[in-house]
Amino acid sequence: MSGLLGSILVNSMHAKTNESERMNRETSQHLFAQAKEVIPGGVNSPVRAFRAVGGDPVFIERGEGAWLIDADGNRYLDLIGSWGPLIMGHAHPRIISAVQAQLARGTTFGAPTALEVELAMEIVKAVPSIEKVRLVSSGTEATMSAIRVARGYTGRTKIVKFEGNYHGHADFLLAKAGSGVATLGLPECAGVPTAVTADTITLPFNDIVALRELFALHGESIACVIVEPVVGNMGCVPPISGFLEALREVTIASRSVLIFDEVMTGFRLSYGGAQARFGVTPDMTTLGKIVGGGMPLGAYGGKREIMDTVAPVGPVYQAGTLSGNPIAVTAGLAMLSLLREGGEALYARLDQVGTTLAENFRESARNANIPVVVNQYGSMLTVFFTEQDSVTDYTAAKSSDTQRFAQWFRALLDSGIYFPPSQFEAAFLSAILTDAEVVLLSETADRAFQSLKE
Ligand code: HOZ
Repeated sequence: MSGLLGSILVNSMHAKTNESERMNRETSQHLFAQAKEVIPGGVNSPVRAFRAVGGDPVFIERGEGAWLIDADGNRYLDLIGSWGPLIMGHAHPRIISAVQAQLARGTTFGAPTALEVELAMEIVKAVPSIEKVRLVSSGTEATMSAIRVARGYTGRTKIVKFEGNYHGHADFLLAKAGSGVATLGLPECAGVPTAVTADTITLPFNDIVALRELFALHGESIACVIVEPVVGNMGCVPPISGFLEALREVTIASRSVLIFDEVMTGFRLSYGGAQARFGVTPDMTTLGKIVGGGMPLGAYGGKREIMDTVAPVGPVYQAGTLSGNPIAVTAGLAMLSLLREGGEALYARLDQVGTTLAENFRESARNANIPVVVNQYGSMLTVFFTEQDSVTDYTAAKSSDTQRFAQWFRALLDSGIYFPPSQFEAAFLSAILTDAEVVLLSETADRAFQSLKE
């Protein structure tokens, strides 16, 4: 083992979870049985049900920094971070006290507040493509609204998305979608009329040739292209060199709107998101997760002339009772101020932890003779259990041995590591992970790889 692994002793506070003692999860099991009676599948979002990895989901009682504590008192080092928002860990004292102070003033007004203006100004300052922004309540709302705006602005109907990318659960975006659709292996989503997806064109991610061919033939009828600039929803799959640039080039040439879905990558890959990091500026951007500081908040924004088609200025209607909710906006503002204070050092630390973990996972898998491809970009990471040389698209991601992933996942969970319960979701690292926790995680993952040999 190299780097951090060789030099740091594991903090005794965490040693308990590092033992392979069997965890008692009776309370979680009981809660899950009750939940299944009254909630479909016992969960409010499908991947949480652990269907792809077997066993019952863990019911969470509370979070403390990088740790989760379940209903039976078991502790887990959290590599999900609520699927992305918790880049500063659970229950950060600054976010909690800001929210508590705002709660005492009221939870919702359905009228404008100074807080919304402050958050909008901060987003405009941070994200290169955004000159005007509208706040909504989720990433799904952000993407469906952005596409409506792109269609209204261009007067065109066709949209392009990429296989294995996931942009929330709006009907017309569920074609060849990643995330839970991939996890459950659903060929299509029941309840979505064929007519609704008829104008959604899907292309393989990272296929520059297919992209150019499509735009050469149909560019003039395409309203927009929506893309996760670094995909998190088929596992972590970064763009190959030149892909984002090609997207920019063909959309400019055909006057189509380029939308970066930065719900996962916004404020994560850099303060200005993936677009600041790659130096490719789209026309519109969707945000969620981190921008809400752990509360339900999304946003979509872009060029002034595009955003001025939104009502009440323009004819594209979009509204929401809880849009710009003061509690969510307060949490978002507190989160962004923490990230600004952390500055370059915080993002460098996230990159360093991500790189270290990816290298350690590769080495452990090699030592155990288990073929894997570890994809990592900044603080997003996925271990694909595949014999492929690389994973750059959905076809390669789907070549993974999901049974083996499930075994590895369960070995980690039973040793106190909470990894995404699906081969087709990225792990999200937080900036508060200590060196000792990185060692603990690497050593536990090493044992999990070894256990797959038996
Ligand atoms: N679709 C989310 C991640 N890609 C998972 C949401 C959840 O289960 O909370």
